[in-house]
This record gives sequence, structure tokens and C-alpha cells, in this order.
Amino acid sequence: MSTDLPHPQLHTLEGCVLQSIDHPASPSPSLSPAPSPSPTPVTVATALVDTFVRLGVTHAFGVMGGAMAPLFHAIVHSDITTLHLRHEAGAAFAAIEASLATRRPVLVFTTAGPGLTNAITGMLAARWDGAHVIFVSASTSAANRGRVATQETTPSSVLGGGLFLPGGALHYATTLEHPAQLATIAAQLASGLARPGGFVAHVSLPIDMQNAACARVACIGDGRGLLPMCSPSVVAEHAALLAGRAPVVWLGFGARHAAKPIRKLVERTGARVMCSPRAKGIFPEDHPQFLGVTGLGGHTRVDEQLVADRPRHTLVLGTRMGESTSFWASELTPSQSFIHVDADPSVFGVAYPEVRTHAVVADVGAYVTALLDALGPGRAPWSVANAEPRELAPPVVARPSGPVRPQFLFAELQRVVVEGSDAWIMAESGNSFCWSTHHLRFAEPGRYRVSTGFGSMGHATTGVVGAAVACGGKAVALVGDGAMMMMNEIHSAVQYGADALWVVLNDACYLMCAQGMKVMGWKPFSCELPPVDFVALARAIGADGERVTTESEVGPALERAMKVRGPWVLDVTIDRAESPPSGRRNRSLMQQGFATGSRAQ
Ligand SMILES: Cc1ncc(C[n+]2csc(CCOP(=O)(O)OP(=O)(O)O)c2C)c(N)n1
Repeated sequence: MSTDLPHPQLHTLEGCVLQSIDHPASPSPSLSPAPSPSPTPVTVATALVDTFVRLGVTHAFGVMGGAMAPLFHAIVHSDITTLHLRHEAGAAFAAIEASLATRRPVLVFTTAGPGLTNAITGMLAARWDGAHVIFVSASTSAANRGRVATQETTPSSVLGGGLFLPGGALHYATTLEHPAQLATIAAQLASGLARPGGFVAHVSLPIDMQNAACARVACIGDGRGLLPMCSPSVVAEHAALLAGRAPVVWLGFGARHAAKPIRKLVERTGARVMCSPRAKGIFPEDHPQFLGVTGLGGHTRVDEQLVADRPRHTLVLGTRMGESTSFWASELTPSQSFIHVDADPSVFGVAYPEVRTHAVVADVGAYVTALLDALGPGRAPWSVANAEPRELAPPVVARPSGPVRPQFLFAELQRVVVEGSDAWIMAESGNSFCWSTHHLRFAEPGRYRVSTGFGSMGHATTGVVGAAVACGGKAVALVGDGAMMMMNEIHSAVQYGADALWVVLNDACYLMCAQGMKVMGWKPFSCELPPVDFVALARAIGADGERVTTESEVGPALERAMKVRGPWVLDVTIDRAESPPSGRRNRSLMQQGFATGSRAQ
């Protein structure tokens, strides 16, 4: 939906500066979301929601309950578009995708007790994936704590306080016990939301606080100055360090807003480029200097080429190089050092502690621009490597009968969805994200979403609704039948007319598990699933769809699906015999200790 994603912007409102994260597709005038004059808030709930609006929140996802009635009322009656979903985890996943697709902070709301605990997985995913999410929930009033209140929710009653303290899932957590706290909370949220690498906050609102009298927050803090940048002398040192031989550039999700300067740097220096699964498209995948994707679903040719021609230095931009990006493979390391650039100071030396690392706390775009300046316009110290266009895999030809091979399905997805539309594309945990990371090719950032690191099933089956609603355009989820049965938000998509398409890889199996167990020497146990007719399921809950059982039907059915406006399910019968490109994951598990275990039959 968008190619050039702007940085978070700061806007002045009523004499105060506040943080807002822009919608990439509409750089103006929505950049200055001066809120329509809302009635003067008179309660904590309305003042808090007014603060969220002024922080740039335009969408909220959640499930309400009695303990949050005044808060829910305040949200629904604000300028925030509110979606009342079927599960709090689905709401959190939808919020993550809405936030990442629009670069705005998104609200998740839940009631106390089970509402709160249902959202935990989603909050962890939000932090892993770098979303800007404000989570607001109801809790038990101080006067009733410890009295077996219904859904009693206090820092000590819910999971040892994990959602009431910063750390783990949350960058910031607080319980609003007095209206006077609101100004501080607003300031903390404003500065947190300015963090480029994401921010997840939880504001717990006790029942008796929600209707307490409260004035509107007068002034919200200024998040400017938080974008980190290292000194010019360090950049100059790096330019000197890199001189002489083309480096390798390793791109991660944290580099997604810096596509233009990165391409300039790569073409000027002759660097070779590899990327994490989440960074697909930041550098065009059909570019002659692109080696391939590392990690889960990636390309083994990357390792082979680096072994054959090992770089001295690798410039790491915005990736933590975690297991799902690297499998900690030594083949991907340089002979001398990493120059590792990230806005988050906690990521350095973590994945490869044994490799010398020049750690740079900086915004990736600002760093690359400074490096280009340091190199100078006429300076081209490296020869262009790898200039020959890479040979593409031969086209997969449709076979007349039998179930659909994933390779064929993904070739058609490339043609119809990637190249034939500007839809947002998400791949689900399971075989889908291996096939898609391996076979789809993107020429720009902001098209592909995959949660390889946290990897929760249900992320795409529900998140697709958040992306579609927040972007106001088509979003496509590539998902397994097991994930669809775990959770989906088709019913919510019907309620809100979300333009979401689910392409279900229907193999009546937890196939990734079954195939993985086989590879590791176990007999797959109980991974077969009773068959599901997902078109019938969609129809039963108000949506519609089409079933595809042979390869010749795939293309026309996809083209029809892309023309539909509103929720649609394309149920594709998948050939289970094909092995997905997930071998490195199984090998990594073996190396972590499974190789020595006994094989129960
Ligand atoms: C919440 C959660 N539970 C369990 C897993 C482990 N897991 C990863 S893939 C998978 C099976 C996926 O099956 P399906 O959705 O049918 O996709 P397939 O691999 O068959 O294409 C499981 C259980 C997970 N990633 N997330």
C-alpha cells in the first residue's frame, strides 16, 4: 500500500508539541490531526481517551466488559474508530498490524481478569514486532482488592503483576489511582511513542477511577530529540573501515523507513545485500546486488555465496540477527567485524557475541545518510559485485489434477497479488510463512508482514482485519487451516466490512509440526485435523468465498477474490507431499538438543 514510509512527526497543538505517527499513504493534511473540538472531558475515562486522540490514536480494537463500561463509552464516543472484536488476542494482533501499516499508535482495550489475560500473547507480539500500542484495561478498585471481587484484577492477582510492570511485554505500565497522575501518564506515553523501534504501554484503570472528575490534560510532552544519532567522527571511522572492499549489508525490519538512502549506499558501494524475513522489499528482491533472504524460509544460496566470498565487514541495519533471521549460522558472519546500527541499545552482541561488533545507536536512515555524506559523491571505493542478474527459478506449470502444490499457489500469488495489486500481504505462522518468505518477491517495503520471531499462530488470521480497516484497502492473509481454527476474526470483518482476504492452505493437518517431527526422526503424532470446509464456515458467519482443488482453478479464483470488496475466504486444497523451505529451523532445533533425545514411536 505504501513504499516510502515517513518518520514519526511532531505536531503543535494548542501551543504544545505532541507526537503523532503518520499514515504513510496520506502525508498531508492528516499529518496534523488537530482533533475536532471534543466536549470538555469531565471524567478520568474521557480525559484519558482525549489524551489518546491527541497522541495520534485513530483506531481501537478490543472486547468490552462491565468493569470498563465508562471507559468503553468514552472510547466509542470519541473520534477513535472503534472495533469491537471476538477475542482480545485478535484485537491485539489487529492493533499491531494497524499500527505497523499506518505508523500510528493504536489502542487495545479489554475488561478486567480474563479480558486482560487474553491480551497477553498479543502484547508480547506487539513488543517483538515493534508496534506502537497503548493497551488500556479495567481493574479492581483499591477498596475492593483482596475481597474476591468479580474478575479481581490487581498487580498481585494477575500473573504475578507481569502486565502491571514494565519489562517483558511492556515498555511502560501504570495503574491510574488518582486523576492527578494523568498529566504524567500523557507525557510518558508521548515520549514512548516517539521511539522508532516500537512502544507498548499498559494503562490500568480501576473501576472507581473511570468516572472520577478530572480535567483535560493541558499539555502533552514533546518526544523530539529521541531519535538517536552517533557522532560524525564515528561515521567517518566506519567509512574508512569499509573502504577497499565491498561490504555485505544485512537488512532488518528496523531499516524499513530508510529504503531510499540504503539503495543509494548499496549502488554506490557495490555492496551485496541480504535481509531478514521481515525486511523483504526494503531492497528490491530482483536487484542484481540482492543475495536473498536469511533465516526461516530464506535462501541457502546466501550462505553459499558468503562462504565462497566472505566479506571483511558486514553492515547490519536494523536487525537483531536472532534465531529466525540467522539461525546463528557462522556462515553469515564477516571475517573482521559487524558494524551494527540500531535504535535499540540492547541488541548489540546478542546473536553473535564472538564476532567483533562496532555498535552504533542510531536511527538507520539518519546513519546511512551520514555514511553517504562521509563517502562523498564522487567516491566509489568498491567495484560493483554480483552485477549479473540472478537466474530465476523456472516457472511452475499447472498440472491437470490433484491437490495444489504450494509452489504453484505462491507463483500465482506473486502474479496476481504481489505484482497485480498494492495489497498488504501477511503470512501466518506455519508452512505459509516459509513458502511465502521463500517464493514471494517484493520490490518495495510496506507490502509484506510476517512475525517470524514471536511466531504466534492467529497473528495473520486476525491481524489482517486490523491492516485492512486501518489502511482502508485490501489486506491478504496467507494462512494454514490449523491457524484458522485456532482463531480468526472473519465475523468481525463482516461486522465492519473489512476488505480482508484469507487464502487458506488447507491440508487438514498441522503440517509444519508433522513434517518437522518426521525430519527429526519422530513419528508425527496426532497432527491430522478433521477436514474443514472454510467456504461453508465463512458463509455460516456472514462472509463468502470460493474453494479451489486443482491448480488450473487457482489463478482465476485469486483474480476474482482480489476484485471482491469485503471479507472473502479462498480455500485451497494443498498437496501435503511437498516439503517447505523450513529445514534450517529443524536443524536449529536438533543443534539445541533434540538430536540427543530418544525417539518415542
Ligand atoms: C499460538 C501458537 N501455538 C502453537 C504454535 C506452534 N505451531 C507452529 S506451526 C503449527 C501448525 C500450523 O498448522 P496450520 O495452521 O494448519 O499450517 P500448516 O503448517 O499445516 O500449513 C503449530 C502448532 C505456534 N506457533 N503458535
